Amino acid sequence: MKKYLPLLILPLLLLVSCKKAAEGESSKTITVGFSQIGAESDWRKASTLSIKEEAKKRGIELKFSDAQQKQENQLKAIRAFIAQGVDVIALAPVVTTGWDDVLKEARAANIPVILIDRRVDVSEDGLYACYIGADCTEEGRKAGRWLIENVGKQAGIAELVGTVGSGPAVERKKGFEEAIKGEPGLKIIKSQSGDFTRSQGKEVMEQFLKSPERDQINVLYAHNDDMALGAIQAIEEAGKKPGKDIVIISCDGVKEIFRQILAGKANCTVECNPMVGPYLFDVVETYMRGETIPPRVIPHEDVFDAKNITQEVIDGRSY
Ligand code: GYE
Repeated sequence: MKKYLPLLILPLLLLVSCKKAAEGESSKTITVGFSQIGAESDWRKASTLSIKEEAKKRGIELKFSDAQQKQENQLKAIRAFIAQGVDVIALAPVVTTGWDDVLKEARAANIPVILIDRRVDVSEDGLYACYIGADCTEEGRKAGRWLIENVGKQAGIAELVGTVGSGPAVERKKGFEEAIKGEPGLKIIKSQSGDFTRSQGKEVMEQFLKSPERDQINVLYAHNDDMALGAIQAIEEAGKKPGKDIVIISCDGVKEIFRQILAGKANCTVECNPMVGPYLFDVVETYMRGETIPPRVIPHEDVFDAKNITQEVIDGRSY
């Protein structure tokens, strides 16, 4: 029995560390420090807005910091939040590694960290309290399955990868490769990062279309809609028809890609839900009430293509 004791105690410690003694603090304004990645995509802007609006609605004080896609800025922001003694820290981590030290500092200060939208790789359990975000590997699989079902078993694929070292870039690649691995006729012939931005998506697609393999490319898989939108421009400028000569599959589900799908210039988007404000502050308020918070929250997501996109659907979406 003795050798199992540490295994039994560890989960208990984790649960205890994620709970707060709420007595006597119910009337105090809750303060949350939020380190956001940047404003690199329409998805990101929607996520920022969702969090700001929800904090306002609930009367929660939000200290917002934009890291401009740089981890060093996020580390500084988290340390500042710790120094200010916020109740909770929310972090959308730009990359997966390099967080151990700062998360240990937050834990030593008894401030729980809630991860939003991207995961981290850490050396021990209990360094963050909860992770709210999509299953990006499954998003990659959905994109791969859509390709097989709608395009077939023969294609030359160009891949626009997200930010190097970020969770969604690694996972969307992995899931997609997993889904197509049984189909030897589906080949990824080009793969490069466009850093999740429209401008770099365009630039990298231009290079793909000048490469010796250019005539073999008939599918583009972009890890986000913004890079796909940049690529659409590059494809048109190269004299080809996006959505027809090159089938376009991406992830996120922002309004602009919906419009392009409706216009026949893009083909499929795998939704990734950026409206995380309500999920985040539900968890924050649960913690502040002294209740146990869930370790993982996965928002609901769909797949969209010409079969289910209408102008009404576009008008009904908030991002
Ligand atoms: O797909 C992309 C953004 O982390 C899931 O980051 C998020 C990704 C999203 O910039 O557009």
